[in-house]
Amino acid sequence: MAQSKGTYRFSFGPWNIDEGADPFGPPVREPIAFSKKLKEYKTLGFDGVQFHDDDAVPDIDSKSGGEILAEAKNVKEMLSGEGLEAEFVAPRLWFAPETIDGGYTSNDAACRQYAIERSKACIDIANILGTDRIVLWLAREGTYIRESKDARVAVERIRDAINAMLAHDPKVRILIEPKPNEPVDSGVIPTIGHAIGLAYMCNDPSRVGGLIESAHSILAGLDPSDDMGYALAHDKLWSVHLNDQGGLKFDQDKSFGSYNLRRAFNQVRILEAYAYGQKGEYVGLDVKAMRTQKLEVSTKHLANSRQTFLYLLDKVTSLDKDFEERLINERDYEELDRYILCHLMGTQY
Ligand code: 3MF
Ligand code: MG
Repeated sequence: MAQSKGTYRFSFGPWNIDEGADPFGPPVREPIAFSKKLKEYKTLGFDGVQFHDDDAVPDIDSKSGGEILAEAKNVKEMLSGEGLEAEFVAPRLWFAPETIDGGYTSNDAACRQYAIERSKACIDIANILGTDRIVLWLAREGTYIRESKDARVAVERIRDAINAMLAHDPKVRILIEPKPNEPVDSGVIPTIGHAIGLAYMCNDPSRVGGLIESAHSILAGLDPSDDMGYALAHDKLWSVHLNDQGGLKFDQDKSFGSYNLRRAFNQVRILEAYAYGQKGEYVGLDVKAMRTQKLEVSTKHLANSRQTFLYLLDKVTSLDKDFEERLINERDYEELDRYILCHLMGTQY
């Protein structure tokens, strides 16, 4: 059954409003304070906030357990004050010196321990913010040269780290966000297939699932909607990061649908077909403003991406399903292709 537009809830992370720095140039926009960013959410049509642990508690490594919890409580109050919810918290295991060679897969035992302790602190923050979802983007869990890590041991170390997190809190759920490369050359968990295989290796597979980011699938040479279907078949599509990507280049985090509207349409189509969101899943965005945007208009990519999702939802629900089925039954995929294109372009079919 078609979901109404109002049933989808959207989220983004504070990093999606940024100062426009890139590897080749400095910031070009004034920073916006976290409290001011929070005020933007509802105006832009969003209900959920995606967090890194240190978005909630800046300079987390220099703070005591008590200080971390007190700051998290303060953030929870700020959220409640704005009528917002925390969607998830993700341990940022790619900034600190301890994570230069990765977190859970670092070749240094003390660094691996750091990563696990930080992940436990992240779970404690999530509990205070009122979410049971921890996202693991395994940024540096990989290699620059193949010989530097044992590929089997690396997987087992990530499994062990997830098991430690599952044991730390009996309610916590882990959402693995796969990405094939960047910042490392070769990630240990490059696709959703790897992520779900890893979930089944853990002590409680029912609490380990996935988050699919469109751009990450594309960087792996895969189709995001097919990846979503794969995760849905396992009941493990627990979040998405919708965005777009122009082929095999750096991770662009373009606005949803910006490069390939049909690919975006198919993502909305599969989410709608399987009532995504009905178990509380958010439609997350992970989009970046163009560096060329001026400060006053540097949140348009968020509102636009959400609007594109809703326009595409109209396209999904207004498809003539009987006609589509007839063409499928007749195996006339040329005609189906034409029908979909005409429907997307809004031209007379
Ligand atoms: C990198 C990402 C990350 C994750 C974020 C939450 C900074 O390509 O997509 O964004 O989404 O860390 O897990
Ligand atoms: Mg992401």
